[in-house]
Amino acid sequence: MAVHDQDPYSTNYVDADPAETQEWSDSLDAVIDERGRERGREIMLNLLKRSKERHLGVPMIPLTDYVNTIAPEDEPEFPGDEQIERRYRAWIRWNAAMLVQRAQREGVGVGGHISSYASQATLYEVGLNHFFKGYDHPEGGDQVFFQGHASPGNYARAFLLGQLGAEDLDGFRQQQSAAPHGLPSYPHPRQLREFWQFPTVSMGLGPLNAIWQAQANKYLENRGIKDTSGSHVWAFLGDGEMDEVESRGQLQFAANQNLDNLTFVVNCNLQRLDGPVRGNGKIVQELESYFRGAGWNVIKLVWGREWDDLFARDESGALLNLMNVTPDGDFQTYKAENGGFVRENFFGRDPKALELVKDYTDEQIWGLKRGGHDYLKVYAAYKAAIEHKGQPTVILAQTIKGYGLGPHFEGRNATHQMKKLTLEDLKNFRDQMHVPITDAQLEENIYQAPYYHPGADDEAIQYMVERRRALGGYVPERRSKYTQIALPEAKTYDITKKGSGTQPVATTMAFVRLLKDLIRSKDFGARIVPIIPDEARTFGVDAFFPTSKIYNPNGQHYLSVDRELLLAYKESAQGVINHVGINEAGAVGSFTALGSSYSTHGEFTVPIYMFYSMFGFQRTADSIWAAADQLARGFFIGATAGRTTLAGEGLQHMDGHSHVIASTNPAVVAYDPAYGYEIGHIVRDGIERMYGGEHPNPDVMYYITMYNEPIVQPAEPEGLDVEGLLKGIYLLRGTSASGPRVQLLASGVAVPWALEAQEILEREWNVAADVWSVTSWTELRRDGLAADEHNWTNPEEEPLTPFVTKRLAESTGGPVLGVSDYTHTLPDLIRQFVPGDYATLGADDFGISDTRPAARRFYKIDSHSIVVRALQQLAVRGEIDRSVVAKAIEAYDLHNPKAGTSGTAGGDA
Ligand SMILES: Cc1ncc(C[n+]2csc(CCOP(=O)(O)OP(=O)(O)O)c2C)c(N)n1
Ligand SMILES: [Mg+2]
Repeated sequence: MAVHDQDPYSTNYVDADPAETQEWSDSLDAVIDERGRERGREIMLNLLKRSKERHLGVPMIPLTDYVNTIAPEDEPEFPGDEQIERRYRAWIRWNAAMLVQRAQREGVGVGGHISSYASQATLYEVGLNHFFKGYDHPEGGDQVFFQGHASPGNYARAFLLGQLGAEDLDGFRQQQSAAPHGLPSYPHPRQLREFWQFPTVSMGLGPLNAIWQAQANKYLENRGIKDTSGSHVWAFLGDGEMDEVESRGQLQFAANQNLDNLTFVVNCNLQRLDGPVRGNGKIVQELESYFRGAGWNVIKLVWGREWDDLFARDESGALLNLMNVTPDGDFQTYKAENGGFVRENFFGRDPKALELVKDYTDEQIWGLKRGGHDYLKVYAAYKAAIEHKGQPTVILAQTIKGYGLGPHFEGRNATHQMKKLTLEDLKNFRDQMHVPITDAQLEENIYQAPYYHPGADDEAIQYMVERRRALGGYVPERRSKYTQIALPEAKTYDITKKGSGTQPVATTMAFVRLLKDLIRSKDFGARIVPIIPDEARTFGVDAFFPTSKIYNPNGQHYLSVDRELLLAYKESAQGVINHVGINEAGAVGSFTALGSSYSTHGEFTVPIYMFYSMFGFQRTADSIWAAADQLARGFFIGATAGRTTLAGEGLQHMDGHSHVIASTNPAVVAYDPAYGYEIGHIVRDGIERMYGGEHPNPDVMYYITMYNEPIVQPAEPEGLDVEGLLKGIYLLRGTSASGPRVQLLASGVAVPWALEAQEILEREWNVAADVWSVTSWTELRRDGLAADEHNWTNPEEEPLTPFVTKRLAESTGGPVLGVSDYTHTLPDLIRQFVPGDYATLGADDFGISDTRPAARRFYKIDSHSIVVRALQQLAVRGEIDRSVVAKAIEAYDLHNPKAGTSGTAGGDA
């Protein structure tokens, strides 16, 4: 690919009248010279507007030359002491590399990354010395998303500041074995709770979550929950990382929301893990056009100050042209060679360019730096970014991967994964970093090369500490104190206790009614934020549109088509509902930012993210994992749940396994309730646990599945076993019948079929069945595993009994049968804790499009399948004759989906 193909102004460009063109060009120059750049820009914008009105088809400018956006003459004065700042930057860089080096010592060998931080150091340092605000800043703290695998740099800085000690650095990647000094590999707030704020190392989630963090900041402000106007969100990203769809997918959204409180800094070191990001092209140019097209303010930071003079003398444009046409692969190679090579292979390609450096030594040519390593240029870019209004800003900073680590590392394709410095590398690096460590110290054992700290009284350390003090404290730092608000009163949940009389109501609707009352509750209600990816009508949440309104920072500037209707679509800057569009990834981003506002801003919100259950855990489990790492709290509502309940939708929609995926996330507490009153207790328990201030582990996210099948909601039974309901199982309807006995365990929408099976068993086969509502298979499993571990590790203590074992021991006995609208895996999760014979039914395989009764019969999970399976269990035990089972199969025409009767028609999808 010819690099310039990206520029529509330069391809096949033929000028019909060069002299006239020159006159226009001269006029523009004159305006700029006399009236300034601003005026020049105004005229150009006006001309572009006019050209559009006259339909000239002039494309938007997607691309500028391969030079810095900010001209040297427009650079602000650098307010710091560059010499001092560079001095301790070198120490941080040394310690960061030694932390990884020492982690390779014998018997440890746990890995780590050296080269990424080496390329990032200046980008971080300028921010940490002059921009990033800590929690105690009078304007409030910033939120900084650090690049995950550059974490050794953050740890090394914390060491100089006294936040961490040398034992901590030596505990890198040995969280348990070096406890209490172990440090996690990457930014994990859950595992280093007072340090990291944002988990970023799953590439693509950092940029996405940073956008939603900025959105959440504006939301909190618009809603009057917290003044966040002084908080800025910074995200440090790799150029390779920008290939992730999650990195790019929300860019336009950020621009549409005018997120000028957000700055992306893309570290364009031109390399990713395996090799060049765009060997044949130019990643900075590509990202420039992409971001600009999405509506961002773009600042390119390509060259260091050493180039300024060359560009100033480049009257012919020869150097500029070389910059524009040289592909990244060559720029990478230059930095793996030497000054002479650059002279010959870069400047040498054009005699006029070569002429520019004729008086330069090879060393001087080698010393021509890249923008991302230059304090003055970085400072200018950051300042311009935070002062820019109305748009988010991206800074595209060109750097070198492995910068300063010597010829074995700099620009090498393998540099990303190189974790060890040789003795020679160490000596070179020590010299470059001016660290007072002797050859002998290095020679003793290269894996014990010492850290360097000059002592807290050192002038540079004092400067460094003072900079952080002036900016409001450490970054990163995480706090978790927040303003307490009284929880909703008990009566708020009353609506769920009454049942629905004779009216059939789906559990989704029962929940939405509860949500309405929760939002109305005093003080607390204002903290509840429904998040919806374009399914409000499906779930009945459109009922909230006129009162709660949809959040849009720009308000509503059009006449709504349904303004006369009761449920009119209302957008407002003070809107409560976070309607994210068809955008599950964004919805989790919003959930994460809002669910952790208790920590980032000291003010909690309660995100309630309602999604089409198939598109929740299946689609965005990695993001939900990151939300857990970030200790987000809130509710996931998997609506339209079940493999057979969402009538007719078929394969992509029918969720038969979200609970199984949810069970893999340790921070997710999942429930599959059958009735509204169960939901009432679960939601109340969740709110108390997360925001009540008393639970030892409040950092959880509740996942509750809801169905769209209308059923009569029973009133809450007298003497309900609330403890059992919350722990995962309670006896819903026992039996007083005589005859052989079975225990039916059912969850969610399967509970009504299990009750039907109970009746059939008694009426047609004289079998007595107890029916249990299993509200959470996954919590029962966790409880069982905990008891198990306690028992085998404490052999001499009284053994604990798992909750489900205990409850079932209170039953009338007989074989146990588990069923749900999910795969066998779900009821199988408790197998080892169920006393006696246990069989399960499940909707395995892909979802199909059909009616509910037919689908349930097809998977053999319906009431008649339960009956037959229970009879068969009794037959195996010799309690009834096997011929009875065969008779039942025939009587129910078991293999015929058309013979199914479990389930009603109706319900939205
Ligand atoms: C989703 C995901 N895929 C893969 C990785 C593994 N990985 C870690 S760093 C890296 C390369 C990063 O390159 P770049 O984004 O350019 O960052 P640099 O180190 O060059 O600054 C990869 C592939 C990951 N962390 N996350
Ligand atoms: Mg890179």
